[in-house]
Amino acid sequence: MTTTPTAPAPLQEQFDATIARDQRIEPRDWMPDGYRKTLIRQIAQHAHSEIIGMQPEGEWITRAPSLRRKAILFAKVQDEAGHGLYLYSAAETLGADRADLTERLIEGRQKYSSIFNYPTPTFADVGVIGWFVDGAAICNQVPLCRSSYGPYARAMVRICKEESFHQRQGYELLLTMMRGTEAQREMVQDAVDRWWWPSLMMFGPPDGDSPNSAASMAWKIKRHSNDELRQRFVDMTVPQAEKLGVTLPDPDLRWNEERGRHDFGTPDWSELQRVIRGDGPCNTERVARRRSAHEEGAWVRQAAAAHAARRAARAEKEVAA
Ligand code: BYC
Repeated sequence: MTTTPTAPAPLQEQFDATIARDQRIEPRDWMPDGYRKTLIRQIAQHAHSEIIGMQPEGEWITRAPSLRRKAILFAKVQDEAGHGLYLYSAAETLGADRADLTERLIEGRQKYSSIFNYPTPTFADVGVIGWFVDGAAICNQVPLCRSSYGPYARAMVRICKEESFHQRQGYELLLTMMRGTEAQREMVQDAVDRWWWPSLMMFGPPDGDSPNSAASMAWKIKRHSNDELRQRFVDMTVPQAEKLGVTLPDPDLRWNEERGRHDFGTPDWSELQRVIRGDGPCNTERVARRRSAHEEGAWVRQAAAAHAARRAARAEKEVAA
């Protein structure tokens, strides 16, 4: 582990030893600036992804085909708001300010996951998001439950339990559609074709082009590389696709006996870069919607702050009396 020239040596040694022992760093502990910055960057991006991620599926709440599907979708989207909340709270333990993070998001100064910049034209998209996107999230996030920063790791435990439930609801929705009409089966296949490659891109650029991985892995924030987790996702998803009766849109996808894993094609990395830069199919509308929700919610935040101040003043008076 590198020691920054300005780091107080005993504190740096203590930090390094805690990481080496696989123990947790807590908010009260000294930590290198780079570690704090990396965590704020990743946790904030993750929180923004949960909140922006409410939009593509949320569009189907009013149009869900039955009351049961509407109730399920409502609950899922609400869970995502909760995930955002845990994650912003974890970022706040590092000294970040939630209002500032939101400003950075709506001004385009902070990123969120590329996957949420794709449209959801049919109800099958809701199922495929649950199956692929929540499935990818599980592959990526289960190892984050062992991340070295305590508040992040603990937030991930609860999030992963919910993601796992979300993935199953998506798969169950698709199983139901596949048992339906020919038109429904076609709708599922079309959604699979559109979401497969963007889902592989969720794991980030290939390891050779991932500038943050080396430090994040040395600090045990990330436990596996982007490519390792992408491979896990492919291996997990192929048998599920077979059971469902859909084809994954990759002519190079095949089992490699020697590696004991699947070989698969190369995603279009220029597309990932474009989407990250803000030039995906829905970037503009996603950020505009987030901005207007933030602006329209100003009075709620003001009212909540005034209420909290009044309660605090009352509690203080009671203590003094
Ligand atoms: N999209 O050096 P790299 C969910 C950026 S929400 C956009 O490999 P790192 C859900 C990356 O930030 C799940 N940007 O970075 C919600 C970096 O840029 P900066 C969201 C991406 O951090 C609702 C640059 O590219 N999950 O599950 O080591 C409904 C170079 O990359 C992307 C998380 O946030 C991308 N796909 O690794 C349903 C998981 N990929 O910051 C479901 C937590 C890369 O240097 N995050 N970039 O300017 C992580 O695990 C890691 O941050 C990543 C990237 C694996 C994503």
